[in-house]
Amino acid sequence: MAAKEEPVEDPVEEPVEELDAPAEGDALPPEDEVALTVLHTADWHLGRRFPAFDEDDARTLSRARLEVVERIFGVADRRRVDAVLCAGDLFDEPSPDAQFWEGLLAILERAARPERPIVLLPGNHDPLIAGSVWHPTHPLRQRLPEGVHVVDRDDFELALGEGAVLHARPCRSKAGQKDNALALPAREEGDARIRIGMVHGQTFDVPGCQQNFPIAEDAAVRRGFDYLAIGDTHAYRKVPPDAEVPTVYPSAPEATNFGEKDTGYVALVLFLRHRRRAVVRPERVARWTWRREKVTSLARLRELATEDLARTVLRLELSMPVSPEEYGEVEQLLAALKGSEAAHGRVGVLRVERDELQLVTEDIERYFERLPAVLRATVERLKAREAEQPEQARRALYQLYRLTRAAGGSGVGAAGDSDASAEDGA
Ligand SMILES: [Mn+2]
Repeated sequence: MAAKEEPVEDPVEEPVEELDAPAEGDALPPEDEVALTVLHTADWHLGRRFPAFDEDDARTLSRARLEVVERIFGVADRRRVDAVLCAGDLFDEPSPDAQFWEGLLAILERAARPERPIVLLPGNHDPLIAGSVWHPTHPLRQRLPEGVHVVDRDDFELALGEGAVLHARPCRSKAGQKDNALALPAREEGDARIRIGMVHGQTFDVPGCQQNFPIAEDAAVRRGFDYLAIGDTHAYRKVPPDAEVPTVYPSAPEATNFGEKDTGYVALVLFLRHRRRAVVRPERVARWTWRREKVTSLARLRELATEDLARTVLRLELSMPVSPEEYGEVEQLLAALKGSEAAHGRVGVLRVERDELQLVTEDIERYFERLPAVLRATVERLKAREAEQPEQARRALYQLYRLTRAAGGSGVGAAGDSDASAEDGA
């Protein structure tokens, strides 16, 4: 799904429903009851750029996408899964920069085992087209280690041990109207194997979206699958929640934008020996929590500055009127949150929006009473300009206020300014 920046009402992360969770906490069914375990992931969006952020932060967020893939294979090892299914949009575009596919290759070289297949599916962001990273002629393809499979045929089929089979079908363009799930083969009579399907597209319950690569809600049942692994939507969900056969979006393992809910998971899928229906468990892999916070008081900003935000990507919207003194404190708090050349900030990644931070300039003249006439005239001009360019005019007024205070030039409002120079700089 296109990750457009959309306004979001509720920045609070909602807990993911523990689907089919066993009664006892985190415990999974005993290993001897499990016939097959699969790790299902999607929507890595490797190579995604974050131009709305500062350069360093943008780099941190791009790197985070490869780092989480490393952790995903850590889960695969720990849970001793039999296969890793990656359901599309693994790259943000069909022809990413070499550093991104080389980064993935390095991870796959460490993770690949011939006996544990890793299956990579082209999605609508990274379709299987000539020149793309998934095309058989691409250098990534030539260098993939044994055990890593790319779904590069419409009739892709892979046996997962003796008792299970995977059928998958790639996206071959950025947009399409074909239902790739219904295009998968149906269960043949007498075939008692566990059958898993994998496609990338949109189920019909995605609200407000024009269907791109639609997936019929009952496709898994109609084609005789026991599990349908899908990708596209960045939220963890099972569609529909009470489906006879689980059809699951495992979510983007790291969010790609503010406002995406229930991101940061992979799906662990267990097929039990004595139960037809697969058990599906979300497992958290994300490092980052994306959060939007609108601050309307200085007290709230002070509070925020005490929180542990080291793993938060914070979009901080300042929306409040502040006096010149308070404006100074806001600057200090922002510096502590954001960090500097010398020190890390309290927030992992911070984006500040201060359009609605208003310096109250009504009686700002009183701070400049003792200034020479030429500077007082500057103040007047800036105040006059406030109507057209409020943000710039107010910042300039604040800078002037700060300079005169630091220079001890103001007789008013300097109380508590202990570090002000004694020199008469005005
Ligand atoms: Mn997609």
